[in-house]
Amino acid sequence: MVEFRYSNVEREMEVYGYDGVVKSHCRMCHGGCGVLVYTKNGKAVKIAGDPDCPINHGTLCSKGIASTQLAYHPDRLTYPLRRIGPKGSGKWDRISWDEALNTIAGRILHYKEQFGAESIVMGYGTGRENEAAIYRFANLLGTPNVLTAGHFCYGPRIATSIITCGTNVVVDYENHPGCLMVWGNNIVISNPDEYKGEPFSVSLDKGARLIAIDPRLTRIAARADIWLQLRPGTDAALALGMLNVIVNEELYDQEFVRNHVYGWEPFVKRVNEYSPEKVAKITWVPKEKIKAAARLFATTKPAGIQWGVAIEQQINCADNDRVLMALMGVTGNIDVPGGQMLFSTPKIRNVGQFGAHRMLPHEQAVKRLGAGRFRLAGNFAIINPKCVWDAILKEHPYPVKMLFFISSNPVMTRANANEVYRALEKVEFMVVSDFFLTPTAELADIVLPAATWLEMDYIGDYWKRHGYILPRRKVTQVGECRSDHEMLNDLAHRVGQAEYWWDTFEGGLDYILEPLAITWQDFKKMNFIRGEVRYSKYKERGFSTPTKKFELYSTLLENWGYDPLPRFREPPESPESTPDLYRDYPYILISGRRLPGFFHTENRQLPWMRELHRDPVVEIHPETAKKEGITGGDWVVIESPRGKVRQRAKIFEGIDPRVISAEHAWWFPEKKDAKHGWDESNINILTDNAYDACDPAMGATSVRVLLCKIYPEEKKIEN
Ligand SMILES: Nc1nc2c(c(=O)[nH]1)N[C@H]1C(S)=C(S)[C@@H](COP(=O)(O)OP(=O)(O)OC[C@H]3O[C@@H](n4cnc5c(=O)[nH]c(N)nc54)[C@H](O)[C@@H]3O)O[C@H]1N2
Ligand SMILES: Nc1nc2c(c(=O)[nH]1)N[C@H]1C(S)=C(S)[C@@H](COP(=O)(O)OP(=O)(O)OC[C@H]3O[C@@H](n4cnc5c(=O)[nH]c(N)nc54)[C@H](O)[C@@H]3O)O[C@H]1N2
Ligand code: SF4
Ligand SMILES: [Mo]
Repeated sequence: MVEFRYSNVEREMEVYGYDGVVKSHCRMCHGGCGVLVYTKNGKAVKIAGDPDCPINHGTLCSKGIASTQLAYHPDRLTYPLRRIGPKGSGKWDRISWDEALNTIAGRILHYKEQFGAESIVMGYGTGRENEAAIYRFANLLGTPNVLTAGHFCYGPRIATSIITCGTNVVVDYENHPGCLMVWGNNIVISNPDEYKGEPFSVSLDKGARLIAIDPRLTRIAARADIWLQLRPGTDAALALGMLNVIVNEELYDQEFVRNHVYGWEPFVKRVNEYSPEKVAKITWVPKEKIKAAARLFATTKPAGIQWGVAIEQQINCADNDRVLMALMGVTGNIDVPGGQMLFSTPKIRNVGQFGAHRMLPHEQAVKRLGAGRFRLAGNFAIINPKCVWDAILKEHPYPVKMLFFISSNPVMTRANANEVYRALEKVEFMVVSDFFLTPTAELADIVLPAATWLEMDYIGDYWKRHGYILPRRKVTQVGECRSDHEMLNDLAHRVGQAEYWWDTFEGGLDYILEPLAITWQDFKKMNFIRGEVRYSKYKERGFSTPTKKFELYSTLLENWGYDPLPRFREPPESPESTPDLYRDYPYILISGRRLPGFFHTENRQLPWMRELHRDPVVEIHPETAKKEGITGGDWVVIESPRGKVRQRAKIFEGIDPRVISAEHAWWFPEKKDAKHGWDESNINILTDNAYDACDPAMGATSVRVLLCKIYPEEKKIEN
């Protein structure tokens, strides 16, 4: 039975007059935190942390608390809409679910018949939770094209972990690492993927040594024993430089290297190309600091690397991930308590099995957009977004006729936003499922009202690899909103997939849990299920790679025609690679630091969250501000060869004078016309998506490292 150990529950209910409380599982970000949802008259009225939850131990972030403002927001979509004016006209009619789903099903069957299923691209966003149902639908339909953020977010960490050691590596905070190296990540704000800030902070309180690798002085960097303020985009060089020290000072784990790694000799040769002196020049980090960090990391056991998305949104994406894995491996921190764990998930039908990847016919799989160009991505069913925009705009290599976005806002979140907008304007038919009419939804033909996490039954953290699953229990119903999985379950019946789906999605939940011999109704009564925890599993059966070893030298990358060893490439736009451009655009722009309260484009409508952060903010060093005539608080123009946008300047000493840091995902839902100011402060108008600027294996777009200029807004008006 579900228990409430939290002694205040009864008192809270009595004092505040709540009439119920439901234990559930928040998903205002990538999810994870156990919550107690208090109700009054069938409405969720207050969210509190669940002290019994092993993920967050009762803590919550501001977004979780604000979930009630999302669920009952007056602008929420509560029934399906059909556009009646031209795209972007903002003219919509209410329609029924039957009409919406029948229209969508009719178009799907039409395009499949006329142009092949590959002409239909499904898309989902960073929520990641609906991926199992979306892949199931897409694979059974026969389209290999599912567009996600996977090319430059977490997909690369998963793909490179799998090719290097068979599964994803996750820091084992429960056993308190002795040293934490935080690399391009801000976990205390972002709580991403498998990780929450709370266990990380507890490990620090327990005395973990801390190394921060970040071009900005974050709260984590400020608390670190060593902060390496590197030039953006030079992570691979820095990590190879640290490995150079570890190898040459023999600080590596001799037993692990001797018995469990593949490719040590060529790896050492590669590492020797990156002396600390050379790396110091590339990265702007003094060589003594590189050595000190390498020594601290290699000699403090156990140690973990808390890695972030910043290392992936670069041309060196896959190599950055691989070289950090090499650091974990050669220091003997793989699959040890307090190190870098290869956790086992509970024995359920996993996302891959549920996603029915095996049902996609081979002749359709080979049509996956961009798979021939970005082969690491292609092998993990991930596509580069420009391949989709080209298929719409140039009909190359074949036409894409229909887009179906479920929880994504690509106009704001994908590189080269102007091109994205043009593609979405041109595509013949588009469906968007969302909570609000976003700038992307405004270009759709049909918009479906999605349910928030408070309005659904689901298996929380199903897709993660930290080894837990937790029940998310439906608390409330808002209008006609439906969860993505219920919606797809219904739509599937209308496109000939009935035999693979269920009467309601509860059947799908039972199907996922079936190998454990329990049903959703059983699971609903539990707190969580955890997979078996065992360490050093590789000692019995090797790693799940072609050589059964930890592959420093990747045999799969070699087969696919890539360098099997990690290396550093200069960013496509930088003072070094494009000196002429650098004269006109004299600053390195990084974009997308996470903000408390917002989740990418989300939550700008929620009063509690918008109060925390009213306007888009760009950080610049005081010297830069002086040079450019900028005062703190000014609206300034940031410009790249692709375009310009406006944000407000914040003077910040914790950034190098040659670097500026802008926020991403800004639109203005308070502007009620159909544009919602999507192009005013959207930093992705400045970012580039050219194929040769992307990571060659993963197709990651470089939204973290580009060149720009910055100047006060008045200057723009004078011009
Ligand atoms: N320049 C720059 N660009 C970036 C980044 C950066 O750092 N810099 N970061 C990138 C990264 S890492 C990522 S992951 C992407 C994210 O890109 P996206 O996933 O496209 O993120 P959002 O734009 O916030 O889109 C999520 C949308 O789904 C809706 N939504 C939320 N939950 C649900 C749900 O359960 N069902 C449905 N149907 N809708 C839902 C929200 O209202 C919102 O409109 O952005 C990327 N873009
Ligand atoms: N509140 C909130 N939480 C979120 C999100 C959100 O939008 N809001 N988004 C979610 C998503 S989808 C993701 S992917 C995660 C990402 O979460 P994190 O990985 O924590 O990502 P960021 O905060 O974008 O970037 C982390 C740090 O990288 C630094 N950085 C920038 N460029 C470089 C570089 O070239 N090298 C190095 N080493 N560091 C660099 C930045 O200064 C920043 O401090 O957060 C998730 N959580
Ligand atoms: S960290 Fe994520 S899961 Fe936890 S309360 Fe915040 S939004 Fe919810
Ligand atoms: Mo992400």
